Amino acid sequence: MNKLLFTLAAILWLLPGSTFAQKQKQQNYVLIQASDTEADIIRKAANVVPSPRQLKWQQLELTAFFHLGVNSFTNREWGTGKEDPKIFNPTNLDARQWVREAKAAGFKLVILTAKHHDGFCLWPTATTDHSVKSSPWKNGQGDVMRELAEACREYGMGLGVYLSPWDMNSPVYGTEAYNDLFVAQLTELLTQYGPIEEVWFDGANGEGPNGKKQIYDFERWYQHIRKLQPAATIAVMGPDVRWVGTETGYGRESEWSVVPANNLDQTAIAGNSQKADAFKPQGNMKGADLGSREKIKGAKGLIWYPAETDVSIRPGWFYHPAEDNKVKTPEKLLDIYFSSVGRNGVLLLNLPPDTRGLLHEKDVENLREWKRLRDATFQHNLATGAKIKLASGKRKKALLDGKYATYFTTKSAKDTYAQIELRLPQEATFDVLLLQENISMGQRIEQFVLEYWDGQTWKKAAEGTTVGYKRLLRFEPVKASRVRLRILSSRLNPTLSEIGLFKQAQ
Ligand code: FUL
Repeated sequence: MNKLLFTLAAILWLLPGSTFAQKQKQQNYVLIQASDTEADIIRKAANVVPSPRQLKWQQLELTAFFHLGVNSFTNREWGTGKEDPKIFNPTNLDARQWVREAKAAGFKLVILTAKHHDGFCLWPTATTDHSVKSSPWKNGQGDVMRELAEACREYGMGLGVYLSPWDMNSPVYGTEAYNDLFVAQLTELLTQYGPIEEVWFDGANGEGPNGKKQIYDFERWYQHIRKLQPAATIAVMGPDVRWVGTETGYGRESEWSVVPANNLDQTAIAGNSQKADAFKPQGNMKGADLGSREKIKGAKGLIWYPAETDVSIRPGWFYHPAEDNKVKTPEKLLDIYFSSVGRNGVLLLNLPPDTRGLLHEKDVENLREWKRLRDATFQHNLATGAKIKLASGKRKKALLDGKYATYFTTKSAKDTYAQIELRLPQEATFDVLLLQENISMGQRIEQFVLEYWDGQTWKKAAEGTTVGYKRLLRFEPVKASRVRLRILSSRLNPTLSEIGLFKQAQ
């Protein structure tokens, strides 16, 4: 009997992709030992996987910011903390309009600036009078956070919250009491408005009203969030989601979600309940290369730390009438989509409500046209129905089944080269390639090339480095009926959930 159980356990252990094997080997961080060879480090990197909350977040693809506050009424980007709450008076605030338009444009989650650096709170907090409570809006009875939460529930939209650590208004800013006040604000936001899926902190740390700066107790705040909303990701001054490094909307050509985290404290992780995902990896997260072999070979630890690409639909984060004619065009938004979601990132696009408390007509118009362009491009995968020929590998049908959870891989872990040939049902013209790795197995692909048969030889259509959750490449239109993808380099057996060929719409 024991022998039978043992054999069963051994089979489960060896089964590639079995949950049993995954549980044993894969987690969202790994420590590097001094004795690890370079090959050991690469194998370890290939087995770092997202936590469940990170995986869910990555699959959102499109998230939106709503920057609203006293700055919307003073026509500024940053306030002073001295604003009179009476200036906050939107004439026709309608959070349902924001969410309806965001949903129609394909967004899956929206984040409200509940408090920006000026300290004005968009919900009637008990921690200060510097809030909507002291404004004429709805006679001081209004609560923007509640209206947004209700709209999100109505439309099935995820909700997140931006709470600025920097507070230019709070009299206790610069003292330990501010960390307590901040925890109290988090408690209100994370307990009174239903599920919160993302908590967004930025790193700005300026002076408060008494000229002092604050030492932020991030680790205490992280633990508090984990307790109140364990499914929420903490971005970007947080352990789950990394700032891509610019506010342009453009991510890196090579975007690794596994990066060095040299501050992973080995004894802290081993010795008590502290996990790697409870504190923020430190180090330069802004360089052009964060996770190549060169970058990880000297690391002390590696962590899954994916990129969020934030950008505003207008030049500023807050609404300014003078920018009504500077709203990003649908074509520009499309370019941003290819360069954020299409480069293994999640897009966080800011849509600032105006002084009416509505998304401006121009923003709405451009959002709708952007969505139309995306739909027209991606509605028809020209590879659908193709006959797939593999040099080696298994589960080829997964490549075109439209299901992220199923994936193609090579026969053994040592098989780091793959060749997938597609014989299209008919000759087609295409200029976009879509690839998706199954990141629940890790991020592995380092180099690939797409080729087409021109009747005589294989010619290159496009090439790239990393894939990750989603990679989109645009190239000169190609007309062909035979194409092949060659994965030239991978850290372990590569996986692919989906492959797609599309023609860009006009
Ligand atoms: C920054 C802030 O200073 C900006 O005002 C804006 O909120 C942006 C998203 O984060 O750090």
